[in-house]
Amino acid sequence: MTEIAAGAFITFEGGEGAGKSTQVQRLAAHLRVRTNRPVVVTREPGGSPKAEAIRDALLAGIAKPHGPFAEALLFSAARIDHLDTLIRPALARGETVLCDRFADSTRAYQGAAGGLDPELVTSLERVVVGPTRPALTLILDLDPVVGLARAAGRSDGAPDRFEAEALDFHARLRAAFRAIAEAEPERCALVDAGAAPDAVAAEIRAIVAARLPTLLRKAGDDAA
Ligand code: Z5A
Repeated sequence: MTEIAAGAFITFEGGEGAGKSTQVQRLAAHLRVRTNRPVVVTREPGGSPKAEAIRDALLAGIAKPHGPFAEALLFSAARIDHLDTLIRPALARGETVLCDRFADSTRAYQGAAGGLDPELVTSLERVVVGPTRPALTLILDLDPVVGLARAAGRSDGAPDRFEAEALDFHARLRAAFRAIAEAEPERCALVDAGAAPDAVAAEIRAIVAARLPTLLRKAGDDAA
């Protein structure tokens, strides 16, 4: 019997300039060739027209004066639309979805680094994400001094609302992402993002092959 393996929901997390966008594209290209099936690349905040509009407001710092809870609610509003209109329909079609940031960013930015009560963050995540949890989360771990320098080197304008935070905020972020990886080792894998892009991509491919072997089965291959 021939069976086409289902796709998977994979998220990329980490601090500024860790290389998430670069590695999302690299993994997508690899999976498209290896599996011959559609791979959706998306990001948060954003990924759908309504969520992209909320992204513009958030990165301009519109919610900052109202505190981390207001920001978390706006990230959540964007996430609800993104899940409803793009992520869940793609997964239902058996496609793989690679998302540049997801709910762990709310835990790290608004929760651990921003000071929002972790119980509130957990409750919000339960309501917003529901059963659509990532099968795998790749946490790109990098010294924030290096990440901010990378982001500044690429930037064509003023730092956005989060890039403009002080270094100790970014150090708290790094610690928060590392703590998430440690607390949920079945879902998360910590990746050394200080290596060269090719080496990071190779490590990510190896993690995907080890953690999600059925994902790499080509459409039309005989089921094992
Ligand atoms: N946020 C939040 O607070 N709460 C939430 O719930 C969510 C998000 C979902 C979105 O910004 C902001 O929203 C984000 C958190 C917050 N904070 N900020 N700012 P964004 O989407 O505009 O930015 P970002 O997610 O932080 O990504 P980034 O700064 O664009 O970086 P990246 O995607 O991780 O890296 P990159 O674009 O792939 O690479 C950056 C540069 O480094 C570029 O020039 C590359 O060519 C270079 N690069 C990449 N990899 C390497 C390696 N391995 N070596 C050397 N150079 C490299």
